[in-house]
Amino acid sequence: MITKTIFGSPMDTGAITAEIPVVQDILYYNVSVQEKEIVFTCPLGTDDIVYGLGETMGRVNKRGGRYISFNTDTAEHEESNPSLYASHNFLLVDGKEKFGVFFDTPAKVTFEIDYKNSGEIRVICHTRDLKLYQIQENSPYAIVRTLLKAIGPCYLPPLWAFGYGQSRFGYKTPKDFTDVVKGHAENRIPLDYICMDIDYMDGYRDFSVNEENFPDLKGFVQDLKDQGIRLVPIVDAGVKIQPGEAVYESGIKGGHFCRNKEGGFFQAGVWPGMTHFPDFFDENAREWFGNQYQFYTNRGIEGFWNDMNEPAIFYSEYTKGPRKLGFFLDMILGEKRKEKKKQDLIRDYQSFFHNVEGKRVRHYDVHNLFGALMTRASSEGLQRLLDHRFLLFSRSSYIGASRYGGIWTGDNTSKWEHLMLNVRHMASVNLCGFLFSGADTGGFMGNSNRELLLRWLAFSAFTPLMRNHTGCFTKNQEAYQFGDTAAFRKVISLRYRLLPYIYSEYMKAALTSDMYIKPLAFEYPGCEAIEDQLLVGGSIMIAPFVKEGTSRTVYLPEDMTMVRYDGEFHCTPAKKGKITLEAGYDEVVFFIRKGKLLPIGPEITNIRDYNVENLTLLGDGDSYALYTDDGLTRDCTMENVRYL
Ligand code: MIG
Repeated sequence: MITKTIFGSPMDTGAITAEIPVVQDILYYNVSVQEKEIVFTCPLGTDDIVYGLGETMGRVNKRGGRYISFNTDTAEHEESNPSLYASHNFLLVDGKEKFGVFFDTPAKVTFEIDYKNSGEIRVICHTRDLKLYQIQENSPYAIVRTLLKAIGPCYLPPLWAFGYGQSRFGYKTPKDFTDVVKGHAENRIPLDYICMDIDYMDGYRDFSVNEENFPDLKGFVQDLKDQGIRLVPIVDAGVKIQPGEAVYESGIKGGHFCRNKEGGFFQAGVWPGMTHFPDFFDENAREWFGNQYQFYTNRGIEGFWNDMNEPAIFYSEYTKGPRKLGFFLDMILGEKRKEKKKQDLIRDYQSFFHNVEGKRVRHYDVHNLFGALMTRASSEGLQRLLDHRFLLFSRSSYIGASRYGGIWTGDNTSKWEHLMLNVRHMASVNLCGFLFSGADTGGFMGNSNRELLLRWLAFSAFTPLMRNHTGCFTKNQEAYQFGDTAAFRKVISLRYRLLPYIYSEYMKAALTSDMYIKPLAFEYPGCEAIEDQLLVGGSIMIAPFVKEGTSRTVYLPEDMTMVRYDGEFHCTPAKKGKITLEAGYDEVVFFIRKGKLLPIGPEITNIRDYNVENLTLLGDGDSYALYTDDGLTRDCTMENVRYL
């Protein structure tokens, strides 16, 4: 059961689409309404588990931490970062009492969860306007399902979006892209798409292309498509201020940008230099922005990633930006930079305004919704522009954005701890509704290495978004750069052999408001302390290697089938209990749950060759509910399920 309680006069964040009964009683939490905030406290039993908060640092069990929902561009994040790129204000307590609460406000929220052994949850909503959703069911899994139902139908990507993607900040010319295609093809490593980072643009301008490098982008897109490869360009939040240029002029004419204190359009410096931020809170601006994607769809493009939408600001018309980017800023701003005050993001966020249904609203007060509304704008635009599904994932998000697109978890680092962070994130974001998600496989900051990338790929093989991405000054990270291409081919091939299952499980979950990845304890109570094993769909348990080495402990909560993939599948029964698992870097081991089946497809290197005609079934179950469709049209219903 889910109920809603309203404090003050909150704006509609669009997070929840279902009709929810309104109640006055707040169960479990004590409420204290103060001058500028509302504080919720809730005592915790010593053994209570607290799930939630989606994309945050820390463990899956959030106890012991302090987290702040305030969307922030946090490259090189580490344990001490209270905020990442997203705000997922949902907490679920699993103790004697089991309940979930979603604190629905676009304002900043601080969560202290048994912080410094306080023995309580303390949630400070830095606003007096808020919707509180309370959920009571008899298990954590049931609570999440009630939340996901209330959010509404999840985003449905096309089949090719589940293929392997390669990306790098720094690919610039057609040759950079065709080299990637060649590198994979020559080594028979599967590939389905390549992301275009900001260097494809003309002067880092959205909805533009560097004509010198790409005199015929449409032709180039088609050439690659003929080889089974799609190009997926990045789109940043800010629109460059460039008088005479069509996107800019139409934005100005329509009044589609955020305003500053004086009533003009707010100016923020990001990659293209000075930009205006589209006012994604304004329906007309959203429509205008969404329509701009026509620039790409006209050129045959069907996939996008939205970046910088916290929004990230390097400097503004009021502040001069951080010292770190000094050289870059000096170059763009020159003398003007000297006149300004030191960067203060809070001050910047307080300096611009949105039009929310005719009311002027300070950005700072609704900050956490900006990225989600950018995703909404582009998703709705693409719905109009294309007559089929598209790939879309965003850096910033808020609960509910999962109806419009997927997410990736931003600028992680090439280190083992961040592979583990990826594992934890997948559990936590799924329980906030973000099924289509993944991290920068191999790591964004710093240099990856063979062992780390192989293990990371072995984990990403199970996440819906499987994209290798790295930053601009790092060592090459493509799967063919580490000599040992056979090992990489093997691990990435596993993904393609699992695709009938991965696609089927994702679509069933998305269509029935279910989770795709779950913490182990959601099906096996008692396993709450195990965070380095996950359930993927209904049939699989994974125990990824998240540390260097070829041996790890795995706990089997019941008898299972152990599957070792070394280019072929080897199944052996494995008994309930603790086992020591040995696996070389070129092998992937996972488990099929008791009474379940896993359909396996043929070895392919591209979605073009995908077929479900001759599936092999592994495991000891009786039947499997296979979801299949054409992979592209919007004709997706549970009627597409058939039993194997
Ligand atoms: O300021 O477009 O998270 O994936 O490669 C950095 C360049 C901007 C941040 C994204 C990252 C992307 C990078 N972007």
